[in-house]
Amino acid sequence: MSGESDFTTNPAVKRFPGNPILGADDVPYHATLVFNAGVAKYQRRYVMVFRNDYGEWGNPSFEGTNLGLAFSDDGIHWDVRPEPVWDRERAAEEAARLYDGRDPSDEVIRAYDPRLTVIEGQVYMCFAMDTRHGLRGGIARTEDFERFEIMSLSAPDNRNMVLFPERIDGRYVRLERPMPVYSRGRDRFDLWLSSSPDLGLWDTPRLMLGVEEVAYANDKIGPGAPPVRTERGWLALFHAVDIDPSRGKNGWEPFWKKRYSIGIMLLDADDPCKIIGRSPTPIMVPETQYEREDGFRTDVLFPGGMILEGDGEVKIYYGAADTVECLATADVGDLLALCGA
Ligand code: BMA
Repeated sequence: MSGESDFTTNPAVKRFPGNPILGADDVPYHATLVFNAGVAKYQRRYVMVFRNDYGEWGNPSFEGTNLGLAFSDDGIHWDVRPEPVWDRERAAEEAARLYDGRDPSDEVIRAYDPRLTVIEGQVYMCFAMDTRHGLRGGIARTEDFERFEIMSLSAPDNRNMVLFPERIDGRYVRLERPMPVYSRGRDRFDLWLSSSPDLGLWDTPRLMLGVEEVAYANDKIGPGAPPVRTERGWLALFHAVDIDPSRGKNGWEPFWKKRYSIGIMLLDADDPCKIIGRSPTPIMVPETQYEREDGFRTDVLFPGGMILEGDGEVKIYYGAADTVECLATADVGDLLALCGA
């Protein structure tokens, strides 16, 4: 894989012309990078929980990370709440119960990359949590978007979790991306699936898709937005990362060379570990100025939300260049066709 034009965004997917739909300027508190949001439809509104890394523009050492909240009537224009809803302190407070008396206030470094799923009318948020003893994937539930009660935290290192919006065979199901750095010598992360009777206890994970199976990834793959049900099965996005040293460095970091594209697959409705179709090429690759040029880690698309509308339109929400939040749309029939269905 080399150069810049090896893959292009599939013509079935249209970027919203007004992208980005949310950036630091839309946020009424200290915000620098506003991206990797979770988005869901809840009580007739769209709700977004977004990641905000705040600091000084152009400086890759940030002051902190918090999560912000926004609502929308159309999924495009957002009303951002006046204060962040979660930060390191609140995440540590909520995590205390899961640390057996150990004080987690020093343990939790940051919580980020929220993913929202509504299951049986209840909102859940998966998130990543950096701790002094590894990266953990968490699941929290919220009634009001003010308090997020943590129900489980994975063993390190595992993150990028997303929940399916329904129980399958009575069990909650999630996609996840463990990070086996020692056994594989370098980043070679894959996509796994596990299930739970109660969102607290998780069973033996099943390997779903290996990075070597994805033609446009040579570094890692992992979950994207929570999957959506279609009449053919679960439609699921994933992120796919390739490193091509010939592209050179990008972004503000001295060594950043990764490119994040978006893949799509169709999963069996009853056994979602079974991939019944997958597009051989990515559906989106970084192409526009706000994806390739402007920002912290350029050449990054990270899908965090997917909504299937009643008329068949699919809204795909993605973080671009780890700097802004964007929207793309497609017809569900076209996406299924890309998966061979
Ligand atoms: C990952 C996470 C994501 C981010 C991606 C690209 O390790 O930090 O939140 O979008 O890197 O920088």
